[in-house]
Amino acid sequence: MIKKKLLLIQSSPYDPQGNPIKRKKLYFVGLALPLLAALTPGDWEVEICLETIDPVPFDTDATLVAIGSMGHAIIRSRDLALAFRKRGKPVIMGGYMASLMAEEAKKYCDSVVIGDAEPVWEQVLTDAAAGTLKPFYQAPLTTSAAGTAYSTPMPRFDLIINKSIGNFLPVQAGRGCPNTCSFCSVACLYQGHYHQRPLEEVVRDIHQVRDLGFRRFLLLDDNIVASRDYLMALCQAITPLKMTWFSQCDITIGNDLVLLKALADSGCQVLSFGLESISRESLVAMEKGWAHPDEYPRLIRNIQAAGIDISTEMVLGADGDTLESIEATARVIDELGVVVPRFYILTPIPGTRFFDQMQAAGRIVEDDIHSYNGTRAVHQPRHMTPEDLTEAYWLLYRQVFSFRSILRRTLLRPGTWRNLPLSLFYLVVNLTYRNQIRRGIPPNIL
Ligand code: B12
Ligand code: SF4
Repeated sequence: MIKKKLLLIQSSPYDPQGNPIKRKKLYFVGLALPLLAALTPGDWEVEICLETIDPVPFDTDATLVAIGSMGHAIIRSRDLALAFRKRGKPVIMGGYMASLMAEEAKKYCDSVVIGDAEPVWEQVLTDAAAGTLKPFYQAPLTTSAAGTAYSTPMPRFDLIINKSIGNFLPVQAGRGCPNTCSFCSVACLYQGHYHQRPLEEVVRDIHQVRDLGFRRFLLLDDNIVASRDYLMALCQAITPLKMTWFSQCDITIGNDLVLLKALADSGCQVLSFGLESISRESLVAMEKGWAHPDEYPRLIRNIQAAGIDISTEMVLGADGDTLESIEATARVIDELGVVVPRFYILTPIPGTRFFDQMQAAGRIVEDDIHSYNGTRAVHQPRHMTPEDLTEAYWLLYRQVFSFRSILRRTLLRPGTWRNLPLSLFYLVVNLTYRNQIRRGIPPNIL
């Protein structure tokens, strides 16, 4: 029997000069491709290309080329898709951006998987082998009511662990988020639902990570606090493994001292929070009104007191933001002791409610949706011009990544001595980001 071959590609976004970003090492690897590989029947050979660190094998003998589409890397995915099709290869695209603008993505490839691949992947491969790919594949992740469990096989990490990656692997306990912030791609795809995997399956995957020689993992759920009991049970299961891990969730976890202690005891070192804005008016405008910026300092102090460091994601340019509030954000980040802060310009991603709102109000100023990369204003903000917003964004990044602020947030913060190697790691990450910012590359890929 002739073995069929699948080539899976995670594209790398373009840098300001128009070249795909290349790195010697990719610290963060996603789970999608190792999972797609695991879902692929054994009569297929599978190759994974992480373009940031691997050359793209344009002369592949693959039966099917499958390309991911995270954020603005979709522009590169589109170009790769065209390049492979020119060589006569059938191409399928999937991932967040292809799912949110499937009709657009389809123009560049043979077929698009919309949303989760698990329910359709086997059919995709059968059709690809028979030369009968359909234009779109889409099926719900779970067949019963929202919020129910779904299963996934053990990811094929064997296909990536010999690449130049960081010292941790990704694990996922659930998909989606119970919140519905208007700008969020997750809210758009999962419509306010949160789906969990059976606890024992997640623990199985964490064991696999440890058995492969990794002592750390990234729990890459969007909001691990979405189900408190589940998280508590997960912490209890992780604690005996003596591993360290990091994740992301909503800031209200800072109210729950018991849960925070369980997280810290189980090895949780860093939590990332989408604080979004220091303006309450902006949070309400983004339909994230359950978050209160005046509570951030107290909540963050609680989290830090539990021994967990804070990383943040914020967006600039919502309707309550002014040039003054953006400037004040640098001070807040400094005072809160955020070890790794990241910013994006609020961007109307097609498919989201925020996109619909901006379009209906005639406030979209850039029509090329492929160019939306979160570093350039593409909508008309309420209190400034798009150009002012873009300038304020880069200025904020330069301020937050000044040597003084970096030192204050990494080596000079309380808690540095608790784990000096980790603090030095934060320092290195910040210096790398600083270097990227100076070259006009936002620090979102590492
Ligand atoms: C880990 C991660 C990263 C890592 C690693 C990225 C990488 N290259 O793999 C880092 C930190 C580097 C990163 C960077 C960025 N990320 Co990111 N990232 C994630 C995160 C947290 C997990 C991704 C993951 O592995 N999920 C688990 C897998 C199993 O789920 P999945 O990716 O959805 O995959 C399923 C389906 O979507 C589908 N699928 C996915 N890919 C493909 C490909 C094919 C061919 C097919 C058929 C199907 C398919 O099948 C999978 C199984 O069902 C997600 C949020 C999340 N929880 O998913 C954000 C997320 C995907 N990232 C996002 C963004 C915006 C970015 C950035 C663009 C940020 C920025 N503004 O610069 C950069 C771009 C980097 C790049 N393209 O290289 C957005 C995407 C939004 C959008 N509309 O596209 C998300 C959803 C975060 C968010 N809440 O907005 N990211
Ligand atoms: S809390 Fe975060 S992941 Fe959940 S909908 Fe809001 S922005 Fe998206």
